[in-house]
Amino acid sequence: MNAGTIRKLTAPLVAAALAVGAAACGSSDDAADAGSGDATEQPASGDVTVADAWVREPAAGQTLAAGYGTITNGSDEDITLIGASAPIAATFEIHETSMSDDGNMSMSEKQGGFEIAAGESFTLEPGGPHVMMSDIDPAGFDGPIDLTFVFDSTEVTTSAELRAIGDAMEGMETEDGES
Ligand SMILES: [Cu+2]
Repeated sequence: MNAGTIRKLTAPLVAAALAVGAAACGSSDDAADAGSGDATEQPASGDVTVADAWVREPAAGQTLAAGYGTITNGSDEDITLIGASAPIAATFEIHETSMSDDGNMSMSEKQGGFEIAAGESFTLEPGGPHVMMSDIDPAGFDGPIDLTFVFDSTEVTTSAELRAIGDAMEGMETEDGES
């Protein structure tokens, strides 16, 4: 029997054997929850950390903001970043950024989330993967935000610094999803 230190969340560990490298695309397997009932493996949730979290201040009149940070999976199980939340009015999605042949960047929801192998780190950064907050209330954006990164097996909440918008992502306002 495993005793107490492991915080058990409902975690049917999906295809943990896939050990995909952190930034690999295309692991869009479904969260196969059909299974033999109980999860037999549980990651040690205390070992997942997020460092240097920050949120881009939305441009004037915008209700979109992106969150970034470096996730380190110090547990011995693969994890998947599947969502985020914060005590502000917003809709949260996990986005990836891609570059088309003609050099336009666009972003879209990452189906299945981002898998982070045991022992690996994964960085959310401008021009790359990020947490997308939409329909935000600008009044809630006046200081650090307690941003919660939601994984398949755990959650990590960290204080995300608010930074003024820069010019690093000009031309990537394309919000996929409204088609
Ligand atoms: Cu986005």
